[in-house]
Amino acid sequence: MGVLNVTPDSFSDGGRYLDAGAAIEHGARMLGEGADILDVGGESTRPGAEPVGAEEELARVGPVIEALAAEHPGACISIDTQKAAVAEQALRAGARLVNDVSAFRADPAMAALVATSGAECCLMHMRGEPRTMQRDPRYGDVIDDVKAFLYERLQFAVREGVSERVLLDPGIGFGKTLAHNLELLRRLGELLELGRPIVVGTSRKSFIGRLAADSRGLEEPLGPEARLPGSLASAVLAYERGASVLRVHDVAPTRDALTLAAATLGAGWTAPSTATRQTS
Ligand code: HH2
Repeated sequence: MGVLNVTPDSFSDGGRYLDAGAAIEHGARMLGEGADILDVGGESTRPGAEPVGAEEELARVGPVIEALAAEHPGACISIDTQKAAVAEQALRAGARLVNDVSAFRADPAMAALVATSGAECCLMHMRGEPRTMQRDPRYGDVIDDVKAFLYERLQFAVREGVSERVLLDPGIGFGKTLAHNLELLRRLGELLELGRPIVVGTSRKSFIGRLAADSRGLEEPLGPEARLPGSLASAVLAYERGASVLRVHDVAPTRDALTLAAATLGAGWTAPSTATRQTS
């Protein structure tokens, strides 16, 4: 899943794809690099982010989704929003998946919209809301708490008529400390017991920059662009523990990392019949 932030203030690429033309081009590039899903968002959820109105959010993502869906009919376009009004227009414009980081809690109309539209959805765990979520988050056992939350949200979605089309996400970085994020990754396999595909979004997140800085004895966390090696390591670890979808900013390097992981673990790699070169 390639991340396409049509925002001025996203934590790692804010402003780069706010122009619709630049966003459409970047989306096409990520599809060319091997993304199966494009997750288009018009509102940042970084810690401390201010909410955006539905009209503004729609003005950002609508034209981008419409163009990408028309030009790449085989691609799955996802709308990253907590608002039913935005999701509804995005689905009309060609999106097929609703990625709701509030897991149907922010907008009472969202579950019914997803149920009636036939769209897929991704429900994510978040402690609190983006403005305040990183203020001293605490859990009993982080995996048990996240799992119980996702189970409850899945039951709710099923009751609302969404049934089989639900992906679940532990919400790395959403109301979690560095230790919580690492524990979630380490024990990700326990979430498979929920019986739904698991989505993981570690890409460029601040815990990766913090960990790398600590290991180098640096005061400041590494910036988002320098977090690629850690992002790739976390993608491989999540894949190895059973994640089905990896939400990433750097599609081509992630694809290469996962190709190696899949070939090593024996899933999904066969030698191309035309390969003649020796490898070492
Ligand atoms: N992370 C972000 C946004 N949406 N959705 C899911 N399902 N899982 C995630 O981990 C996730 C998400 C935050 O990353 P990004 O979109 O790059 O930043 P911002 O929210 O600042 O736009």
